[in-house]
Amino acid sequence: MNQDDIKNPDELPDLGRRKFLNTAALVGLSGAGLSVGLSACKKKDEAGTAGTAAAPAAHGEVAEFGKYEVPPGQLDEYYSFSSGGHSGEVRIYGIPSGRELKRIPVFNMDCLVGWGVTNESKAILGTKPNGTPKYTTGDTHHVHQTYKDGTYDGKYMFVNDKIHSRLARVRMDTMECDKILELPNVQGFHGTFTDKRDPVNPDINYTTRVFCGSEFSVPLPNDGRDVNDPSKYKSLFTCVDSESMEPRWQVFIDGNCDLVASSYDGKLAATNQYNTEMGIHYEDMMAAEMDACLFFNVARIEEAVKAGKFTTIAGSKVPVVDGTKAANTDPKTALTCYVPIPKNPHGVNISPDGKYYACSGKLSPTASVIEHALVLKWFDGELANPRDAVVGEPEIGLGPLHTGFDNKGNAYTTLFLDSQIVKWNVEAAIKAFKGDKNVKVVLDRVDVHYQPGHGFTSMGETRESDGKYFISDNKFSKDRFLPVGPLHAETAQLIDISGDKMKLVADHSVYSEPHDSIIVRRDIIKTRQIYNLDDFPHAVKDPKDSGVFRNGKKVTVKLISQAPAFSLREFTVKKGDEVTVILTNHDKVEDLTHAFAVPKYDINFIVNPQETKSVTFIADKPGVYWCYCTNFCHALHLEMRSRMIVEP
Ligand code: RUQ
Ligand code: CUA
Ligand code: CA
Repeated sequence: MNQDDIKNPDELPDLGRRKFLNTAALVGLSGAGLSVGLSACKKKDEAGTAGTAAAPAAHGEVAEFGKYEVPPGQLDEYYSFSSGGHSGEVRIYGIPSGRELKRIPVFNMDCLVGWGVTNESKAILGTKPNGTPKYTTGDTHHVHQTYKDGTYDGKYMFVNDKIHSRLARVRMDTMECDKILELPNVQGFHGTFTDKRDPVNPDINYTTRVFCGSEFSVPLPNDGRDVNDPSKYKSLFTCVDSESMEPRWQVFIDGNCDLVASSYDGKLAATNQYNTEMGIHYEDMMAAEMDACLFFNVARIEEAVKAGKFTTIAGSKVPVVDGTKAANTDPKTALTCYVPIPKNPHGVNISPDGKYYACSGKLSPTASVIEHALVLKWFDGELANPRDAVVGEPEIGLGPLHTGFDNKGNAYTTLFLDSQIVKWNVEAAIKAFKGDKNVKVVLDRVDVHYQPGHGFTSMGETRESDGKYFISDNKFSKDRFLPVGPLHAETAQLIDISGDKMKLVADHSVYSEPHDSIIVRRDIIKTRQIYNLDDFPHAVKDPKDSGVFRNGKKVTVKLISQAPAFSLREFTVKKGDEVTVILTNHDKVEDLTHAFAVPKYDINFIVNPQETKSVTFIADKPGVYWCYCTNFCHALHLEMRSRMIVEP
């Protein structure tokens, strides 16, 4: 494509902004001592476009915009489940409309739902001795769902918290978090992926494990000793049981994990790593030309654990095996395989046919294609050098990060520094690597706005990848939306990938940060609209069971909500009582949610149809407190109150 192909003149002023961001990003990096890595990056444009580092052209077709609209009253084709970065939550969008459908509180406090307020949510979050949640901050990075037969089964979704190294599980039927595990012995839990089947038992063709890579190495034990001794710093990779949410095993490794991937045959888990140097100072982390994509032989690790060949770390019972490079030089017994990849690589994604992993170079302008079968061959002792598992390494652009795949053998990689998505063909990359000079590897480029992190295709992380849409979750959006102050709306840009050329279809604004998402066909997701009273052991099943029940200083207030009233018009407790309010919503009508707020006591939570929730607080302020319904439910919503009297 050349300049004449740019049909929309509004795109032209864009060039200056792209250039600015590029230059600024490059200056920032080279200022950090990275010029060595980047000067090796020649920008080559195999697609034959005019783009050069000095004067980048705007790339991309102009779409017929009406085609992607979802008219009022109609439903989207896909869900997109998205981690919300350091908001600590998960979001759900409709695709292609980009409508935000729901926010699921996970690691954050949520005022609307009462997450972090109710006893039930606190039990999931974990509490301090004083009853408040143990942590109130979170940093969600990656979302993945459970699989059956290589595609989503609609059962669970998992999301990580990098700050406190927690893994959360969300039930897909209610779209609520039901379990959280804090991983032992690690910091900076970054990449996560569900497994797709068992490596040994053919009957287990569904998810039973969640793999978790940690990014930061810390001295173990981490109690203030050895802070200046790099040899005492350890990194660990963790496997969690997806049903019990207990850790199964951990592996000592070299390097800092970024993303995690799992193979379709269940045999391997993978993580791309930077800082295989194991530096604890910034400059040391970029010293080596090669880092690695690290593969775990799941069956061998589990055999070793079974055979008792493991250690434990003080304060944790989780079996730990040794996956460091030095301990795994004999392929026949190795638990891990380090495939060398340039340089501080970022992202690892498996192709839907299960054959290849794409691992991007980040500080190298390349994506490395690693063949799954060849990694297995290395473990069988039939491949001399792990690097020989790399079968392609095309130069695709500056700052390559994450890759999505379509159903036609093409890969779509985000280029952080170039602010582009590049479409390249995997088989062509393999041919070019073998020396074929005539093959066209890079097929297309499209500008995104700006600095994309994750990019992903519709159903692209399953066997059912359908090649319809790609979303670019961008880190910067300057100039794309109405200004809203220093914190900008971010962009998740929708790209139609069904044709030869990519078409930018929509800028969806996203509340910071659109980190990573998956696009799931809507027929896979089956939700419940109404709870069952029996789901809650402490439900107030009969309105007649309402009342105030005293046991010394502990008082239980049981009530129900049924539009437009609470079963107790008032209730009385005494100053100093520990009050537990149990509220069951008896409404059975879909969408008829009530809520319960207590002024000055900092309480507010919702109850969905047929749901029960509870809160506990000390009645330390005498007086009258109008407890009221905060969720607009009825013409008499304002009248829906109960008077709490706290006697002095
Ligand atoms: S992986 S933005 Cu660290 Cu989410 Cu790349
Ligand atoms: Cu019930 Cu408002
Ligand atoms: Ca490095």
